[in-house]
Amino acid sequence: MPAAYRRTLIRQISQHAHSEIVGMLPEGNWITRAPSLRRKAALLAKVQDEGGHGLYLYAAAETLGVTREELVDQLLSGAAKYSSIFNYPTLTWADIGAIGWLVDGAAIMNQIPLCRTSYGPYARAMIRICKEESFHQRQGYEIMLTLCRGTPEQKAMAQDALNRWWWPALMMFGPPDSESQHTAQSMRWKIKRFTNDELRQKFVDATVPQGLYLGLTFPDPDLRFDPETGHWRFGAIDWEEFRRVLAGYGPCNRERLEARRRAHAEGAWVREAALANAAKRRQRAAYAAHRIAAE
Ligand code: FAQ
Repeated sequence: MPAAYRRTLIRQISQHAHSEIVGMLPEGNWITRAPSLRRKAALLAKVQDEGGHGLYLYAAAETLGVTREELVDQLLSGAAKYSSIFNYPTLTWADIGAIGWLVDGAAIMNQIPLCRTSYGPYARAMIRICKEESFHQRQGYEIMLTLCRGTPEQKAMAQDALNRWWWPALMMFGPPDSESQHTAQSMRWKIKRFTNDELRQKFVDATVPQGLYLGLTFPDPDLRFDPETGHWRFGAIDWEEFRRVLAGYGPCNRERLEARRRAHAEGAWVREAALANAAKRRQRAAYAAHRIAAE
């Protein structure tokens, strides 16, 4: 395997894994405050799914010769990137609907093509992940639908969440093609099968009709349907904001890393106990094998 292909995969898969793990934090913030038992159970299951996705992806990255410890260190030291979207706060319950609808919706748009990416272990992990993400997207949209059919206050909450999450969701697809360092090479290697701008446009085309069905307004005065091309045209994205978030100055960057560092430190005893248990099992198995051989 060419060294640069391996490096690119480790970079992309590990950033993807970190995104899933850090992505548990904004929604985890609402588990204790979900408005009903049904909503709480669904949210708990969703956040747990995201943790599982992180683990499949770390395992896929490990097949390329990097260790889990190295990857976790890169995240905790702040050296590794994770998706910009998870540096925004979840202020109201409607944000949980907006994350499912928009963030999982954007994630699926980006990840469906990855089910056929050129590196098998990554592609196979993506198949299961996409099935779960599509369920997440529906639970988010259903929260939005319930709020939009509720009281005027609930509908206003849904509108406010759309206003805050729309532009950051468009930034999830990465810089415009003209500024994307890696797209051309990753397309040649068939790691990426569509460019950042192509996927962003597909997402806008799929999502705008869903928002209009909810009776919501997109926070973009330039958004209009172009009948000639069949696409929804959208206004300029604030790439300065994107660069600020990537540089560590988003609304929650510091809080997210602190939460991950704290969780890692507080989980040390779990890792120690798991290792001790594995050692005990190995010892017992060796003893049993020895006894059978002696009989
Ligand atoms: N945030 O040259 P490109 C999810 C970086 S999973 C932060 O275009 P590339 C599930 C990029 O890494 C969401 N950094 O790069 C969920 C590169 O930096 P580097 C994550 C970004 O790789 C839902 C530099 O900018 N999904 O949401 C971002 O060809 C709900 C130049 O960019 C994936 O990771 C960004 N938005 O294309 C979980 C999918 N965009 O490494 C919980 C897999 C770009 O040179 C709750 N990844 N950068 O230092 C990909 O498809 C690609 O890596 C892209 C970027 C499209 C993200």
